[in-house]
Amino acid sequence: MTDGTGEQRERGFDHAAVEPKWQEAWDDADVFRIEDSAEDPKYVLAMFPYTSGSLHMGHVRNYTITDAYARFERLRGEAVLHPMGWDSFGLPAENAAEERDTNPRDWTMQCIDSMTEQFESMGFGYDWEREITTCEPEYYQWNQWLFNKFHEEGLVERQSAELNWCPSCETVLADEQVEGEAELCWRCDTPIEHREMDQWFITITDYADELLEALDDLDGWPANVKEMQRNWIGRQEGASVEFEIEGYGTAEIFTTRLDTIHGATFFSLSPGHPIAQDLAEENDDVAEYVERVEAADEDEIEETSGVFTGEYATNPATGEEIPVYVADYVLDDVGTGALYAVPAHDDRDHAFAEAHDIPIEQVVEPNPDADVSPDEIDVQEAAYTPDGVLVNSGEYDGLESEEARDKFVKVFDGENRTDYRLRDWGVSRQRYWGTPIPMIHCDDCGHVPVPDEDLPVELPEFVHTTGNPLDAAEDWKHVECPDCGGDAVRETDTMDTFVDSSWYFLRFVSPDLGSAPFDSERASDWMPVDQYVGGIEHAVMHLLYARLFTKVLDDIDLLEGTREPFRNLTNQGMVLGEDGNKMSKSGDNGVSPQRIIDEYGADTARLFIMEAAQPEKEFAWSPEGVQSAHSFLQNVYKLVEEYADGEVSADAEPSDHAVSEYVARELDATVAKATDEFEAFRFNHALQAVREMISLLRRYREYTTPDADTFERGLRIAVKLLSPVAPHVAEEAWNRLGEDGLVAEADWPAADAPDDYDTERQLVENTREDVRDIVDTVGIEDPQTITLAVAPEWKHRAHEIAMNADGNVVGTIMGDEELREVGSNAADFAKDLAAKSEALDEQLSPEREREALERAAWLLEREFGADVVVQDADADSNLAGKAAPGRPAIDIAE
Ligand code: ANZ
Ligand code: ZN
Repeated sequence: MTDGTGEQRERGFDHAAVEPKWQEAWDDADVFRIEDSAEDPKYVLAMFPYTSGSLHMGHVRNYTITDAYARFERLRGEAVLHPMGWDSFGLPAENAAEERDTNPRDWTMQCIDSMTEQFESMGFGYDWEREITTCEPEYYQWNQWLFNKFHEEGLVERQSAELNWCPSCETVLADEQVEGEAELCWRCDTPIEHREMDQWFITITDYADELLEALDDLDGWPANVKEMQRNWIGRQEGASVEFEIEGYGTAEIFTTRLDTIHGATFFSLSPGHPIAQDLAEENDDVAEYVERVEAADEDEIEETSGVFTGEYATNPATGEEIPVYVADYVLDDVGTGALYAVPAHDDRDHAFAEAHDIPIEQVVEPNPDADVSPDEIDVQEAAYTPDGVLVNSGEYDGLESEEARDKFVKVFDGENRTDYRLRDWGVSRQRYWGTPIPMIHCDDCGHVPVPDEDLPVELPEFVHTTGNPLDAAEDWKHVECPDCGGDAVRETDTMDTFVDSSWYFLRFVSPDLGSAPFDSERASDWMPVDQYVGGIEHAVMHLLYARLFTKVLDDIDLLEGTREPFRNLTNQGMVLGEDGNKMSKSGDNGVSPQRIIDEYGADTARLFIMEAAQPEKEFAWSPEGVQSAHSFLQNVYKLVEEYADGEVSADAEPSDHAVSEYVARELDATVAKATDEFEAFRFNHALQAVREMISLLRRYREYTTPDADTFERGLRIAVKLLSPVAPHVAEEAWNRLGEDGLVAEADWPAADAPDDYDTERQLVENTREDVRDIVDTVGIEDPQTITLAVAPEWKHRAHEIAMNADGNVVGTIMGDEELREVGSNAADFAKDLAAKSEALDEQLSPEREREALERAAWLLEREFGADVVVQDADADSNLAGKAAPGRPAIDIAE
């Protein structure tokens, strides 16, 4: 920006020039490259993006967090693996191809190009040599290879599943292709049908117990995510027992409350239960009901809907006959699809009983240590659902629920049974833009896996068709059966894209490997990911599938001893628009990252985002916040420039040693604080400390001729501490400070906070606060001298004793010989201490208090334009009475 005329040039940096320059410098220096030979690097990973073509603020936040953290770890001397790739299969690419008269591949590749550019302009430091793209055969062939491995292990099965079928297009539709309440085909508006068809499933239920139990050891995961996974797996320990329905055989029920069996007043079957289907053949009411609920959408059916079948079931506990209903609240695929209902102790059964006029009989009451008493309970009004003590249960009255359950399993010929909410993972998708499932259907041999040596099964050219393009690809589809050589056809379904993301973190370890999905030895060394960051929307499926894959890979020895993929997990909070609503791309509260980069630069966007809130918290976009981040960066840079240009008079012989000493200690304390906060993922706190330090340096410069070493050290520290978040400005400033190397490759400053520095800061803070109060309340216009008097030694001694005394504070203090000698003053002070003995904190010695106040005196001098005198409160001055440890006495003379 020099204009060559010798005129004072304008201060500040020009982000448009500075940012690309340093991005190139990082590239040239291979700063973010990690060698294969690295030993167990810090693995920092952001969930890779779907290739939509443009970054939104949510992305920018996600990627800024991992980038700042990766840079921080790198400065601390860690080898860091921070890779990036593209989750690039999926339906939107197919839709876009339809709309734009192109094909999914070209569209996706264009999106990747433009997103790569956006990533670079944000200054994100990735090892691009490890880039992976899931829609490339080099990647997806390993989806196929792993599918075969899972198949060999018995973890892939054919199961029937309900699919959306358009009778007019004669094709299966993805859920996203079914529109509205009326469930119309997106292409032709024909109402869709539900058809049962065979699909490929990964039997994740085989791992249900381990997936559940291992959550307990994931200490680095947020509690809410673990809870969501627990609920999703939904393990229930219960029992099954048989009930006889005359004329229809036995129906097995599943219950978690076998203790309530004596209170069963009716019996319910799901509409799909075989006995319900039999009943429908003979009973028009049942037939009508079953038909109605099968045709309807879930939310069209009242919760208490059901139909009496005219039949009765025999309760094995009581011999009683209870009416059998078919009811929609009983689900086909939970437990056995049949239950005995106890309205007194279950909410849904209660609602049903009220609606159908069925008796309600209590069989459990609160036990003596419950917080309600038995006579406060009226089960006619509402179900009492907790465990308790049995009543109205014949010889079993008085048993605890738990004991009763154990006993009844044997007495009523039941079996313990564990039920899960988790279902096997259906991975078949009737779409083009995904990994072809490597299976061949042969009339003679059945389903034959494509042999590994024939992988990849590459996608054929995309064609525009109403159905699945793979079905239309005749040349591709018809193959020889690998077993018998006869005519056979390929599977035309592709894999759920969640397969791609279930192991991509392993591919980064050896992205170009041609002989296996990943290098097992290196992966075992580099895994798990140390820090994973991504959206809460992936709390269940993606994370569960990634955990499953890791466990299976460990079991088949492709990994060694890595059973969990992600050690620490952070879910970043949402970015809200200025209006406080979720920021949307299409809505009118959206802010385009590109616009912010153009106007203010990437560093401003990064700093604003990181200062706005802790990563987990949501925050609202604020133009003022952006502005403030921008001017802060400009100001830091100007301060550096002024110093570099010799405009700050700094001296090897500083004018005021105490002041420099104060600043030096603050610098150390800031480094210590910022380091802790970066480690704890509280970037906003770290940045606040840097802002305070910059403001201190500015006051230091204004107040005195700064010590050159101290001042420059302060600038260097500021630049380094800012560099993970605002890396471009930091490089520019580093350069102005005369460094040849990159700050991205420098060392993190050493953090030696002085001992008890928090106490020292507190003392200074409180003292300044107190002086302000006095000046205000007394109304002192022009203070001349401020005298601070540190409490005498004996008060410190008394304080110490009071902190350690248990109980009688005054007695303990006055039991001390030295303090007794002080006399009535000590007794009075002991009473003061006793009054607040709970709130006493550790304090500095009188000498350290004095030193600390002397170092900080300049702050008061500057603030009030007065002289400051620090002294010991000697015994007979009237200040001695007022001073206390941590609270010097204050005298202000006008
Ligand atoms: C009798 C009983 C008595 C139950 C009682 C509960 C309380 P929760 O309640 O979530 O732990 N159930 C069994 N199969 C079902 C199905 N196919 N569809 C819907 N509900 C079904 O889940 C366990 C309970 O859900 C089971 O225990 C059963 O009702 C019901 F005082 O059996 B219970
Ligand atoms: Zn065959």
